[in-house]
Amino acid sequence: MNDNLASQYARDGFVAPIDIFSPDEIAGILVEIEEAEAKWGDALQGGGRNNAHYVLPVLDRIAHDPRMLDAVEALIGPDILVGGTTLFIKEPETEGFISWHQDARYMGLEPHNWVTAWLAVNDVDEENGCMRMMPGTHKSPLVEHVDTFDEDNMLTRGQTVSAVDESKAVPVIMKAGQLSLHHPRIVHGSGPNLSDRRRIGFAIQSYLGGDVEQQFGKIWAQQARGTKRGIAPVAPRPTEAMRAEDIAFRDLTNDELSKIFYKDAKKTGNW
Ligand SMILES: O=C(O)CCC(=O)C(=O)O
Repeated sequence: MNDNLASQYARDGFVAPIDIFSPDEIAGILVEIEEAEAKWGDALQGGGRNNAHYVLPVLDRIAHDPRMLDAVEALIGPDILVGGTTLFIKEPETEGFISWHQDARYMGLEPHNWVTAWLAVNDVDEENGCMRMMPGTHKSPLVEHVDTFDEDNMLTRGQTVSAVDESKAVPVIMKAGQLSLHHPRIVHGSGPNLSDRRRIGFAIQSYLGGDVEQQFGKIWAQQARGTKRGIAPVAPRPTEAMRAEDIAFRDLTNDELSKIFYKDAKKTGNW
């Protein structure tokens, strides 16, 4: 299976769907996430969806689950760090979309021995705004992005690759509990949620190989496997939900991340 993952990833720049959590397990995860949202409201909205694995053990457990790490190891090797996460939630019948972009464009993480893992927490399809991938685009270098600051664009600066031939896009349709893995340079995006269902994705953005270094700004990372690390600052792991010190740490890392995302931008956006 691991050879297949690696060869598909090399060919297409993404692999999906990969079975990770059973229907019972992911149903339990969904309950935990929705209970946390109900209990802590604003603290898990907006910017609070970035790096929520620092404050919610359920998300920390997902990011460090051996089955997730086995799939990631097949692509980036045995030294694996968790560099950050995002809860990508699209509420029913909402306009939020994600424009065509390459993850590596603004992150400053080199070399590109890192991978974004996107776990479907509920079923995702074209109607509720699943991700769409442009296969093979990871083989080209980074391309120019235009900052649109579109208010419905869920990317920080609305960064967009123009001239994408959408007829070649592949929808990443997955059942709850399945995972996709995508390359830092693949062009991808997603449309709005036209359905009456939530669309909940938990992205580990990203898993970093032990040789990956940050070229500007500051990020923290947890060692998930192996010992080698190119990112020195060590991030703690939460032992209970929403402890004050964990929230303070998450907010600090999010402020620093925001500086990375907005480097050289003319203004800041809504996300
Ligand atoms: O959730 C989405 O639709 C897109 C997420 C994304 O761009 C990413 O995980 O790199």
